[in-house]
Amino acid sequence: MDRMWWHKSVVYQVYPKSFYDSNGDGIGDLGGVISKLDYLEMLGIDILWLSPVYTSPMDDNGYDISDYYAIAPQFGTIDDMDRLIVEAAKRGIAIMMDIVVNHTSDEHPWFIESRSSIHNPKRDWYIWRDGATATLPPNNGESFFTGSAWERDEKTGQYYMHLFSKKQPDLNWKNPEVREEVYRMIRWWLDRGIKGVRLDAIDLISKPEKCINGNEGNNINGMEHWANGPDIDTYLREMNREVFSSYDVVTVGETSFADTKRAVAFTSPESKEMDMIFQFEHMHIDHGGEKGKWERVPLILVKLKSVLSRWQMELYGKGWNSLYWCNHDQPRIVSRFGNDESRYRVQSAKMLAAALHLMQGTPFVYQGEEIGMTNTLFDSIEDYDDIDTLNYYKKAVCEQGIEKEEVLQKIHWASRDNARTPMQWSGAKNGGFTTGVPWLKVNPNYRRINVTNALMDKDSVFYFYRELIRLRRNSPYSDLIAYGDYRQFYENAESVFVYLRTLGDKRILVICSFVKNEVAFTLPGELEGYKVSVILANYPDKKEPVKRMLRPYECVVVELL
Ligand code: TEU
Ligand code: CA
Repeated sequence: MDRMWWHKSVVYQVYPKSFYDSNGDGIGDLGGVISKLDYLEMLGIDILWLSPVYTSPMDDNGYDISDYYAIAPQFGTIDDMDRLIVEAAKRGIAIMMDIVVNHTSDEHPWFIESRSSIHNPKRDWYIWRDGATATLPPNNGESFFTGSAWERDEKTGQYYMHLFSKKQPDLNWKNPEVREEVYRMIRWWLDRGIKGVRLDAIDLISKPEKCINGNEGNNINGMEHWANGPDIDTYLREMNREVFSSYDVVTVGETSFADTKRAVAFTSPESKEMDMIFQFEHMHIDHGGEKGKWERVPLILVKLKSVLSRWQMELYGKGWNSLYWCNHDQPRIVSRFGNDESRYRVQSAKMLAAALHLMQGTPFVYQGEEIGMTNTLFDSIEDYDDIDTLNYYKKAVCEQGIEKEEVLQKIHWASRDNARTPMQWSGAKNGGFTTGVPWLKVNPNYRRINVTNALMDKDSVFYFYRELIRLRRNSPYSDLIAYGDYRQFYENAESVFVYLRTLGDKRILVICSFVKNEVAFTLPGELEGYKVSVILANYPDKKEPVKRMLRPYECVVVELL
C-alpha cells in the first residue's frame, strides 16, 4: 500500500459546544477553539475534527443541519471559521469537517419545500411513503433515537423516513440532484481549505429497495435493512470521483454496521471510496447486543482483544483502520474499560491509551480523553440534554413503566452526555469552561481533573498521550508503529493484552494489564532470546517485564533487540 501523510497523523476531536466558551454565554464556540490551538499544538496532534458548527435548530446538537453554507450564530461566523483554518494551519494542524448528509434538519429549505406538496420538485429529495394501513406507518422500522422511523405529515398524509430524530429527515440519495448538491457543498468546504472530512452515518445513505418489516426484538427493528444498502459502493465511489479525487484530503466514514469485510471494501485504495472508517464492534462489547444499547454487559477482555486483533489482521495491507476509544456518542473510556476511582484513574487511562495508539491505524483522541476525563453522575433527568437519552427516558418510564431510578442508572452508564460535559480546563468555577452558566453541567470532579493540573504534573495522562503521539509521528519507531505487522500473544488471558509489532528487524511488544489486582506475566517463550529495553511505561520505575507481577493497570512497552 502506498504511504499516505495521514498514516502517521493523530486526529483530535473537538465537540465545539463543550470545548471552550469565549464570550460567556455558556456555549463553546469557534473563538474558544481558536484560543486553545496552542494547547493542541503542544499535545502534538495533526488534524482537528470539528463536530458540526453549521446553522441548525440544534435538535441533535448540530447533527441536524439547516444550512450547510453558514455557521450557527452560537458558534460564530464564517469569518471565525476561516480564521480557525488559518490559525490552525500556522500550527501545523489541518481541519476536518463533519459532513452530515444522510439527513438534514426538517428546517432545511429543501425539506420545507419537499413537505409542501406531493408535486413539489423537491418531494423526491427525501423518502416519502404511504402508510401500510390507514393508521400504520410504512413498516415497523425504528429510529436510533427510539420510536418509529416514520413520521406522518399532516399536509399530505404521507410518511417521511427519519432514522434519527423526527427533526432529521433522511435524504433520498437515489435522486441524482441530491447527490450533486451534496458534492457541490463538500467541494465548497474543501475549497475553503479544509483537509479532512468525516462522513456522518454514511453507511445508511443507500436505502433498501423494499419497505419491508424488520425483525422484532429488543434491539432496533429494521436495523438489518438500514445499513449498507444496494447502492452504497456506487455512491461512495461517485462521491470520491466527483469530490475527493481532486483534493489532498483525508476521509473517514462513520459506519456503525461495518464488519472487517465491509471495511476492506470501503477503505482499500483500489475501491476508491474512503480512506478509513469508524467501526463499532469494540464499542458493542460492554453494551448493546441483544438487549439494546442501554443495557450494560460486563467487559470480557478476551472478546475485546479478539475484536481488536481481528480488525488489525484483516485490514493489514488491504485497508486502513481508525483507532478510537472515545467520541461524542460514547461514554468515557476510563469509566468503561479502565477504572475511574481516584487511585487507578491515571494508570488505567494511560494503559488504555498505549493499548490503542500502538496498533496500526490513525488514532483519534476525543477532547478530555487526554486528561482522563470520566463519566458523570447527574442525579436528575433534568440535568441531561441529549435527545437520544431523553427519548429513551420517556419511553422507559412512561411507556414501559420501568422505575425512574433504574432508568437513570442505565443513563449514567450509557448516555452520550457523559462525553459532552464541558471540557475541564482548570479548577476555577465551571472548570474554566465558561464565565457564564454552562449549557450542560460540568463534571463535579473538575477541581481535581483539569488541564491546568495535568500540565503541571509531569506524570499526567496528558504527557503520556503527548509521548504516544510523538512516538507515532516523529521517532525511531514511527515506521514500525504505522506499518509494522501485528500479532497477539496470550489471546486467552483474561487480564492482560499483549501484542507484538514487527517491521524488518525492529520489534516492540506492548503489555497492558486491564485489572486492578496484580497479575503474573512472563515474556512469551519464543521472545526469550531478545534483550528487553523499556521505551514507555505507566509506572515511574519503568521496571522490565520479563518475569514478574504486573501492577494494577500497568502497561509497559518494550523494544526487543
Ligand atoms: O451517529 C450515528 C450512529 O450510528 C450512532 O453512534 C448513534 O449516535 C447512536 O446510536 C446513538 O446512541 C452520528 C453522530 O455521531 C451522532 O452524534 C448523531 O446523533 C447521529 O449520527 C445523527 O446525525
Ligand atoms: Ca459562546
